[in-house]
Amino acid sequence: MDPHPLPAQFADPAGALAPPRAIAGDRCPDPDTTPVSHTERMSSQWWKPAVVYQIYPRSFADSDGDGIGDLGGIVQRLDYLQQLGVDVLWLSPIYPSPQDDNGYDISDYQDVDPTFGSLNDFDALLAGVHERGMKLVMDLVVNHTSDEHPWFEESRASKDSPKRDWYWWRAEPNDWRSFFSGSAWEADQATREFYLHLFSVKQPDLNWENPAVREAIYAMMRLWLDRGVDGFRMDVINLISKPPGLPDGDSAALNNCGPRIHEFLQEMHREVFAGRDAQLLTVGEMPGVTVEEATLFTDPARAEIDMVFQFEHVQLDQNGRKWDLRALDLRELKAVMNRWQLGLAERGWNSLYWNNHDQPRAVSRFGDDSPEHRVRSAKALATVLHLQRGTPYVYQGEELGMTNAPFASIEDFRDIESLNHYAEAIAAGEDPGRVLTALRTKGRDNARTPMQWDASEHAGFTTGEPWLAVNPNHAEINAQAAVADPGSVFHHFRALIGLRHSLPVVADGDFTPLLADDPHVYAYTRALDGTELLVLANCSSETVIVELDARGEPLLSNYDDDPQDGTLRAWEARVLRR
Ligand code: ISL
Repeated sequence: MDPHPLPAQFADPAGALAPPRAIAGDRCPDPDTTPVSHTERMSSQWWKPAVVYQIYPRSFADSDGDGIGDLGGIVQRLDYLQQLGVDVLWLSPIYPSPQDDNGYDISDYQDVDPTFGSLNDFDALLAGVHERGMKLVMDLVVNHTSDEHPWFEESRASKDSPKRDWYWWRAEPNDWRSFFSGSAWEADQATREFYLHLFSVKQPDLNWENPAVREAIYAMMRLWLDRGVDGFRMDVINLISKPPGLPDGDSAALNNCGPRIHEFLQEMHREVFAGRDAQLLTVGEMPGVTVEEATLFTDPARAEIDMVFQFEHVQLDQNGRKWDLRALDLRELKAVMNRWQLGLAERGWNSLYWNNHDQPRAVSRFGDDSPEHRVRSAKALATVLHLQRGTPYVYQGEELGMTNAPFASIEDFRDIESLNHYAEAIAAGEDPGRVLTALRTKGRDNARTPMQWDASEHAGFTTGEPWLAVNPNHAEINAQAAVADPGSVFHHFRALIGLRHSLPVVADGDFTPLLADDPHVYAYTRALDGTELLVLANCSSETVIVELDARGEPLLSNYDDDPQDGTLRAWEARVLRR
């Protein structure tokens, strides 16, 4: 319980708690000089005032008691999502898959894995989403397939297979490393050649140089759009254009935004999105992407994709590779976020996220998940993120302030990235205790523990045995308690989403960073047509004083009073209008 529940005037800014309005396409006044279909494109940017909610189906809600979340479970929770006020749902992969990487290894792009349900269940979910005025975006994983996809089975069968060059085969591997440890090449017995897998051995990379591969992917995408889905989140889409000749070197850097990436995405736009892109949302996941590249990807005039997920801000708490832990410096975090805000101000668009299924929980990573500060720091982090320019993404449970999990030993982990790293590090002689500390801090299973619906056994996630243990703190941190408590993190998220829906300055205003050198305070303004918002947050557990004019009409806070001065208490966040 928050000891200081918000009074109504803070918790419910104008219209914030109203049901989500239908997404209007009329609020995109950015000047742009694109000659062709400029008006159409501008009016199509409905996602600027929208908020996306990511569902990791495996861990969201289980309707059949097998311990794994499913589509039926999501349907049962749609009213909750509508109450939160989000506009778009993004589903992590639900396609048939051996589940080597929890569905990011797809063996059939056109069906639903029986673990999650059927195509009929999918249609029911889609209808339920649309009935509530929301949209549904699918995960598109086309850098690689599963090794159990018929395309790969055919490809690996013989060197003469018509699908041989749908994947990357070589007599000799180069020195590339997989993102999931070890070599990126696997020797295959059938033909005594090696195939490329930038991720797991069971995720062979598709050869996008082959036009037949691209055509097959575009046809599959059109089928999902014809079925009624509203867009795609594109998994590691910046890796699809491989460097010519596959030279030795750093595989992450060499494959990032290869020479044909823009050509491929423009072709995809023509072949799949043209004529219907006004209704869609497309977001490319792009580890390693720069601001300059992102401007090109998201410039509407170039007709590629709407927005990208960049990774710079989630790589600040590491030295080089993600397992070499480093303390986060707020000044660096602000510098990265501000550079993206300013870099995409004139052209292009930002995605805003702290969390997803690959990242540790935001409140444990950037906030303070102790009982004293968890609620306030979760609200402060949400505040500084959601009021920036861009489309915010909420990852399931983030709206409850869910925390990292207390993994006791390596047996508690399920994620292939963590398990592979542990095996490799131990074999290399690293100290097991240190390796476990890194996994506990950065491991992806932190995000994947089941959604905490209530205080009952297994948190109301399943009546069976959950595939990954529920966090014991579900007794306090759960949706049922949060919805009932007006001072909860959940209601703060509702208020933030409401501000984006109701105030054009949140969706469209200019962004100006403040106090860049302050080690504790996150501060900026947004401005549009004479309205200015001041967003201020103390990202520390100490009281701090800031040297700026902190007066204005209070719109939202995580304390129950606003002193109208520069004193900010522990994790205090304020939004002021003037
Ligand atoms: O999680 C990561 C941090 O170590 C990344 O390397 C991650 O694998 C990368 O961001 C790509 O992620 C996406 O593709 C992967 C899949 O495992 C992730 O879940 C997905 O988000 C391969 O499909």
